[in-house]
Amino acid sequence: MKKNDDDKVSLSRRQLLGGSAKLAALAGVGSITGLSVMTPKTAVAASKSISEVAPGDLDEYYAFWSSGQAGELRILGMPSMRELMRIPVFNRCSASGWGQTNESRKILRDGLLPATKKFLDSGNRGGVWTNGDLHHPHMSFTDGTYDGRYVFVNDKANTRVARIRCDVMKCDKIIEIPNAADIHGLRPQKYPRTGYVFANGEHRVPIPNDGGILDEPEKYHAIFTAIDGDKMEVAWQVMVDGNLDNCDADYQGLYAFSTCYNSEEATNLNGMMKNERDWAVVFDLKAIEAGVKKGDFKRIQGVPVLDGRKGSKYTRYIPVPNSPHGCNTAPDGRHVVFNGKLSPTVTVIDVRRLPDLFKDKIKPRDTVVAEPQLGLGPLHTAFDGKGNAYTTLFLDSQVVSWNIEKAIDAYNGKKVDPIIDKVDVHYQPGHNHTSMGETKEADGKWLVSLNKFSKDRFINVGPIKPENEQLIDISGKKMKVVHDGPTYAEPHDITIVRADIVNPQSLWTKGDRMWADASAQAKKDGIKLGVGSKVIRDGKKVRVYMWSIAPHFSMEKFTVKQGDEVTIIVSNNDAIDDLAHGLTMSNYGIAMEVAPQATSSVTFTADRAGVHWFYCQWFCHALHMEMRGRMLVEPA
Ligand code: CUK
Ligand code: CUA
Repeated sequence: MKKNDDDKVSLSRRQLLGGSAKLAALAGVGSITGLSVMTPKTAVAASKSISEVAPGDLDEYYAFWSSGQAGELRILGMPSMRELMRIPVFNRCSASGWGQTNESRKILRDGLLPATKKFLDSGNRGGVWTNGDLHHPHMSFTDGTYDGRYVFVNDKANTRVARIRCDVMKCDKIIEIPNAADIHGLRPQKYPRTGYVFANGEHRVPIPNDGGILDEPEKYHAIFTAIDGDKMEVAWQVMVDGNLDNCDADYQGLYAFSTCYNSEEATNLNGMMKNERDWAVVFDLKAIEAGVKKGDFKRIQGVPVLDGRKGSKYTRYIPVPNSPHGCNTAPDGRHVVFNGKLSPTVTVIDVRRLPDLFKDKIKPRDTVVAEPQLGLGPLHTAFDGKGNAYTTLFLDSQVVSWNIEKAIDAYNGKKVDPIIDKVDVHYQPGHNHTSMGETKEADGKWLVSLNKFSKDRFINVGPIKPENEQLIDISGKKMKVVHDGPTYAEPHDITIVRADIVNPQSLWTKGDRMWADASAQAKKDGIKLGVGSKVIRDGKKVRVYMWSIAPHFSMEKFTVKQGDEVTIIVSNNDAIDDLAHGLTMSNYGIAMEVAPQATSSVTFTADRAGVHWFYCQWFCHALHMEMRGRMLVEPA
């Protein structure tokens, strides 16, 4: 059980509904400390299906799921594959009011560049972006493994990077990346900690991209960005040749890697496929930091940009077969896999050869230790922590498992086949991910294949069909598909984290920084949030403070004048697990969530006269329907 800041013991519903309920009731809520609390057993390999998590049982892993063009982050439980939560990030969410509440709009707006703000303020664009393309969710690291602090995500559509706080599972920062175009690959620094969040600008554009240069592609650039994940500010950028697709970081805190599928720097498909080989770029983090210190950069749009094009001391370019895609560092801390896409191979390098590469003692290709041929369309690779790798084959609709050491032996001329097993997946896999697989604690239990097409695997729902994320048991020698999991557009990537690492709060903490602006305004208005219930008129601005306790709002009605700018601030005083309220202002397009102990606010113009009921839209009580009040708008 948890103590909230009123020092009252708050019991979770689960505990109350579970075995200890009667005892808790008998003992009185305040004095149950010392009673054994029912802990539901986690799912273990059971007799029926090893992936089955029985009703009421809890999953062993949190999986953070991207949603591509849907713009949100999703949490699934694994191995059940049950969808547990959706966290709005780049999208507009009708349920939570994300994109409309003052708190979310501040997050969506504050980190934008001045020119973007100006653009969004013009032409009825509403001041914030309401779409995004979220491909890559990755948790923050400490010492090579997940630390449960944050999940970082990219937005390819509007060139942003966002951070989700894992204590409350809400997005708290979004920044637009200057100079770059369309952030795609994203990975956090693994060691010593995050630290940096590395982000690839995929498309080449002029810098600045203000119309001065148009159809002169030779003057376009691609930009690699390191963001300070604590401050959510750009630390530095490196200009590169070619483009940037996916990226990853090493386990030593020395290097980062990106794949490039357009070394031709072309602007159309034929041009981009011309070269037999593209490359992977290696970034020397220590050299770059020294360069920043020495002032070896141009400051463009407020951030230091170093020149990492060919011949630079900050980068090296390793030739790999045409159009590589995924970029994955292995939990052995040594190997990095660049996935071939158009080539049936993956290229494996050994990070221990990189110091010599940067000293020019060896050639770029000398860092390659294996290049196994795996099948058609290798896109991404995951690892089991036991020396084996799992690569998706987009064109073959298969996942192939292979042994890294054997691939190295084969590259050295030994007659061994590194391939262990192939399994059909349905259909056309993109990313795949193993449990804890991108950390030094990779446990080799589960693999999820994120398949782009489901075709005939589910009953037909029309021309748009779900994706199919298949759960694969990799604990044995043979891979076994044990579950089909349909998901909506379009998960690219996931992060699978052991449940004990993630420990969200069940209640918000009063005074959380999420609603710092509302707190500051309340203070000026002489109101204590959650206590005061009052209408403050300030010229044409009206602030309505109220609180809620199931099943009522502290205000039955309030009156404003047509044309007033109204701000409604609601504090949820309930301190019980899962007891959320909301406020919907009917026929005004206003709705927001107010989670337990949280404050939410929304501002709108009351330009529609008449009686408008506001109501709680989060089912909270037997008298939930009665939880409502009136806004009376006097005609001007
Ligand atoms: S990318 Cu989508 S399948 Cu954006 Cu990570 Cu490879
Ligand atoms: Cu409060 Cu429904």
